[in-house]
Amino acid sequence: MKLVVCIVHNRDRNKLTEELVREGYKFTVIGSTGGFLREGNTTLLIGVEDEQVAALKSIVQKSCKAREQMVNVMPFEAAPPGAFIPSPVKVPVGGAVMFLMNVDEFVRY
Ligand code: 2BA
Ligand code: 2BA
Repeated sequence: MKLVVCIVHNRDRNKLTEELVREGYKFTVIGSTGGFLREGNTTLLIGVEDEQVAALKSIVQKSCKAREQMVNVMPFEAAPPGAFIPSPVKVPVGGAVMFLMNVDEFVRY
């Protein structure tokens, strides 16, 4: 069994969770915040059997589209007076980030 930690853009959350429900996956949804952009994103915990992993990856890939976003690397209010304010940079965001871990034990009480 694998525990998949999947971080997705909030805009892709509904599409992905609806598809997972339709396909019969069990999962937990956690509201989270990206450390870099400091915007809300969504973390899904999905416990799956090993043979379901490939199908799960393809659902996530289809549901989550990468996009580009302009960001100010240094928050304006954090810059000291007179400091050089860098112009916004484009970063790729979205798609999905997945961590797959082996599960030693799954227990239900
Ligand atoms: P349980 O299986 O006892 O799950 C309780 C909660 O534990 C779930 O809430 C979910 O947040 C988490 N959970 C369970 N299995 C998980 C897994 N493999 N990976 C990650 N998180 C997991 P809900 O999703 O709201 O589900 C509430 C109850 O509805 C479930 O109780 C189960 O009896 C039923 N259920 C959930 N998904 C189902 C599905 N795809 N098909 C049939 N019944 C489902
Ligand atoms: P954020 O931390 O808000 O990052 C959003 C996007 O900004 C990232 O997209 C990446 O393109 C860029 N980025 C992040 N940190 C950067 C840095 N130190 N320097 C330059 N660019 C940076 P993704 O890589 O697709 O990540 C989307 C979200 O997934 C992240 O949101 C974070 O919440 C999570 N994530 C990504 N990698 C992670 C990791 N290794 N561990 C834990 N969470 C991760």
